[in-house]
Amino acid sequence: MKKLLKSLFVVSLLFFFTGLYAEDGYRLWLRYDAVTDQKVLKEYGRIIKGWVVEGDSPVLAVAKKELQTGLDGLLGKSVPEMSSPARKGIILAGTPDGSPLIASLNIEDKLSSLGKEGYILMNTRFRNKKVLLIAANDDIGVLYGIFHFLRLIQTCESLKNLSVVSSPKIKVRLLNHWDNLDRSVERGYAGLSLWDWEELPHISDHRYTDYARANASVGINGTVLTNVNANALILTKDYLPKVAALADVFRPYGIKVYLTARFSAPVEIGNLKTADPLDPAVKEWWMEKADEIYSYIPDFGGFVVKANSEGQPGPQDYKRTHADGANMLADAVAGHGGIIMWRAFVYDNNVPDDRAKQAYNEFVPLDGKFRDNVIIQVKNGPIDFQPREPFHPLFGAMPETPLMPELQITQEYLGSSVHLVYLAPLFEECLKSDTYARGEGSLVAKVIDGSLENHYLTAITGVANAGNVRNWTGHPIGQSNWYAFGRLAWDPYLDSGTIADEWIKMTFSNDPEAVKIIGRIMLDSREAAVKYMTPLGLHHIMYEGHHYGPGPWVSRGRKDWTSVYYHQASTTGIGFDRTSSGSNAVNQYFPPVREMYENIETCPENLLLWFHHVSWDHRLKSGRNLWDEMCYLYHEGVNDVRWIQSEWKKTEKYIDNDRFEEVKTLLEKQERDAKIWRDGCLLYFQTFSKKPIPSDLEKPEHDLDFYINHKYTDIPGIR
Ligand code: BDP
Repeated sequence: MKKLLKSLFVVSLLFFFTGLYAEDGYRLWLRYDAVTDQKVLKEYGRIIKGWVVEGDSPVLAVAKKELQTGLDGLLGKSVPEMSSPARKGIILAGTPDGSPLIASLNIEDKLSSLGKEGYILMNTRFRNKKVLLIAANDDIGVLYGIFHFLRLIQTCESLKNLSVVSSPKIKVRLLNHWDNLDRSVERGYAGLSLWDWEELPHISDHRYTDYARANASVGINGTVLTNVNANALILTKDYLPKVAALADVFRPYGIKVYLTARFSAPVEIGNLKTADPLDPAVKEWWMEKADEIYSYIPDFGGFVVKANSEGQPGPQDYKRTHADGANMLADAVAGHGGIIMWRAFVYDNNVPDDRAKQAYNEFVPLDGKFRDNVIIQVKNGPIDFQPREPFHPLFGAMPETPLMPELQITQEYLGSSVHLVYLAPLFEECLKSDTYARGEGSLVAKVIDGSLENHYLTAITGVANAGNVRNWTGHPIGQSNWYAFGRLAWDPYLDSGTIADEWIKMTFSNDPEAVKIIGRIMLDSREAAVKYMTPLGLHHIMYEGHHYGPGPWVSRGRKDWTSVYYHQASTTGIGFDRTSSGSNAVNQYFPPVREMYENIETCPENLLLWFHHVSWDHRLKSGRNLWDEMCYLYHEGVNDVRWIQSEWKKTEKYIDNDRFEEVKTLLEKQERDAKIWRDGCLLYFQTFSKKPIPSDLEKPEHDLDFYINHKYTDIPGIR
């Protein structure tokens, strides 16, 4: 028996150390497996002998736990906690206020500009002994510093000349969960909602803590628990204790809870006859509601509001403005330090001449009319999270009002949890766009980090892709989009490549070859999707309802919900004319951006059909006419997926079998469905261009009817 137990133990150890145990993706990028490069491991062993985190608070308690788990795992041995740096090689973490040891180092100067959440990592000496210092003004900064420190080890960086000084460029960094109270998730492709409302406020799921750890590790400091298409019930006594229970779990990780507010709540759950924001009884109702919420959750963050959009109630129902609505709610939470994130994604009941113009038209006249604790939440582009859009013209156009970008991490228009699409290049494209609002260099990033117009309140949000499937996001690479969003929220000037490398090292392997292969795949993947879905600035041509597959033929129903409204294909050409001879949406941009888009010669080709109606014979830079170019790009997109497939095969020897196989299988589906996009779109557009698909390109497998009638039966979240 003893012998048996012993051999079982040896076998399990073997499994543990060789990494042969199932890698199911649950641990995200916080895997903390022992560093495999023996030289590097030895070096870390020499440098790190123990750790001291001085101070006592719930935040520091989780910080200590993280440091302990991280170090023990990564160094493959127990790294002792100590009471003081009595020998060299000790990690010393804390704040000058909570730690006499840190106070004695006189580093206040170094910390002075870092605010609550910033931190420094440096090598220094304590009583002449070398220490690795992690210091911040506040405990939350210590936690962030510890995550950063662990990331350095996870990515095999040197700890010798540490001189990291980091603080977030944006104050409020949020995930928006589009989660319903029945646990379904709007545009969610990774199982059910993480929030188990039936079981709450009882907490039995360690996922809540792991969710908070993952967020804190990238600096996300808030979460909006509920769908923008809001349900007023979340604001009732039945739910508030449940919300409070989640807030209690998240608090030590620096994460505040926010909710969506249904504008008609006073009528629906308050028995009032109206929700008119200027009605004294309505104001009073929200005041009391806010007081009640804060009695459960003293650090409640505030509300997100989708009003007068896609049928949601709002102030315009009472002939009031967005500002009237936002300010009324802002007054209700102001005394408690809450904020209102009022969405500019408006889509009203009248069909506009060009939907791309609507948000700008409604919001610019309201510039300067909002309370200080209101911020306007603007999607990255003027239509709706398309594979490629120009940046939203509101960025830079409301100098008196803080604006925050809303990015979509969940892949509503980019292949759900089936397609491998790394979204950081899409996010980066928007953040680094130059609005020219104050001349050259007025990047979207500068608008939203407050530096362009000196705004105090700054925020950013990402529509979450996490659900209750074991690996959180469905597609293993989908995790990178959550990670990348968090990193960009902390620093919107980071580049996608750096973020990808970090993530790959933490999630898969530090092997340089693996990092190179997976990195190339990730960086290529978004452009591949654009090419097989919507090349040349095409947009909103997806399948009606679920948005997964192509649907350029969609023409029924409300005009600005159809595809034909957006692509305007005819026998003479294709594309939406947004120049001064068309809808003049270009006029919403500052010069010289306006002129650049207006002129067909200077308009970037990847946005050509967004801004121009172009003849099928128009010559492009490649020398091809528009039709041929479209054919080649659609084919290139599919070929890129095939290239990704063959590259992915090369990773087999570097990564675990579970995730290798999972991605491989998903790529097969992606290739299948990329072809459906390509062939469905080309056959449909060919009915207008009347030109042949160039003979050196693959022929579509089926006729157009096949694609029009195609039903998807094996895509998560798609029925
Ligand atoms: C669209 C989604 C829809 C959302 C809406 C929004 O299709 O489900 O409710 O945006 O952001 O992208 O309000």
